[in-house]
Amino acid sequence: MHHDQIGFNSKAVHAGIIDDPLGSAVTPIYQTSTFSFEDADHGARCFSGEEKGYIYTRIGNPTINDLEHAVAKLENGYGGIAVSSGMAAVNTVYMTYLGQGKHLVAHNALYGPSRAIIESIWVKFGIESTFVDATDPINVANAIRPNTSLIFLETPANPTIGITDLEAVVAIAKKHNIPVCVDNTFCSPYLQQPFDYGVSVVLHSMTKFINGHADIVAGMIVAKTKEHYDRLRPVMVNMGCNMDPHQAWLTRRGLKTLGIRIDRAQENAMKVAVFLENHPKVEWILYPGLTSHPQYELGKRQMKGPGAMISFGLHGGLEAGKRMMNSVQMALLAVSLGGIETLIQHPASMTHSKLSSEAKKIAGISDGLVRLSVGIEDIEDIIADLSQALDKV
Ligand code: LCS
Repeated sequence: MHHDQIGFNSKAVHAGIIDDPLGSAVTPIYQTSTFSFEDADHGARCFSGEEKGYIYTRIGNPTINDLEHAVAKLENGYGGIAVSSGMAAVNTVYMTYLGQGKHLVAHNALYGPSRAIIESIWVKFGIESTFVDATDPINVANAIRPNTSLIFLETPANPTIGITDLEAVVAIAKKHNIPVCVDNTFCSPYLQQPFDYGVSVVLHSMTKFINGHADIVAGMIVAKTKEHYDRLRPVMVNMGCNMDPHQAWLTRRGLKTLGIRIDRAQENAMKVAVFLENHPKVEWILYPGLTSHPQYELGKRQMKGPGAMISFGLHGGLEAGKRMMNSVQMALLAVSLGGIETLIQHPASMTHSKLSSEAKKIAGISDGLVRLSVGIEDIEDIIADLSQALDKV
């Protein structure tokens, strides 16, 4: 059976490039920095590209290439570029498509550092930016300038869970010939395939759902076409933000169970969302699986499922949030998301505590906002834990 014709879970288990001569069921870890050549001519052929041989792990490594191939297959893209972290993926994309005098249009509620690095570091290199509420595509259209060279989106966004209409934004971008990049971390390719909507580049923090076991930090960029791949790959290679073979091996192992982990986490998340929506201490909740989500219909159309990320607001703001954080017993009070364990965090008292109210408002963070990454534990235990913590609020 050809790997292009098998289903998502079958690809997640089997897609790869290694045909191990010893028959290893699992891709071996090529924990090496360099590869020896048979002779000088062989070396010359590998360097010139006449022959596909491994040279040096920053440029390419079988264990890493295996993971790149598997994720690219799951996203239906041309090729994957594995990197050391999600932020390495974000910055490789910025470095590829932006430059002196170029302009970025991006969603206003991105993962904090994806926005902060533009406004604090890339600005030093003459890059202009406009952050808009991309959940209304008109705002994207209005922000485009003659020098706009990248549109960067996160959907659903972290932590506002706002959903952007990819088809509508791509239609606007195409009129101006601007590539669109989507950070697909919250969905993973199991729930959303941005290439179906004409997006050019997809990226992931694989630290989250793709690896799913909270034991590595990793990133991936997937290009839809050879043209985009050939622009992105040398930037990663020469920047040196490559992945390590052991990191690739762990990520490939996590990827095998992506579908079943998300099925279970999502089933749990739906039940948690209904519990929270009906709880008197909860002021509001945003979850794409609830009809109360402002883009419920769009989410249903664009995503194969609502996912496992929930944001909700507590009556009582900052103090209520802190009390809940100090009362959970099973859920881990931790940043990150997308793992098998339920994680809870309260940005106003934790990650964003030093930000001005203006900066928090820009990031979409109110004092009572709690973010929950629902895991695969027994649902009765997750709800019992949240219930007893809410009783103490
Ligand atoms: N993109 C999104 C949507 C993210 O949520 C994160 C990390 C990144 C990119 C960066 O990936 P990393 O370099 O950490 O692999 N999000 C985090 C969060 O919400 N809490 O801690 C990290």
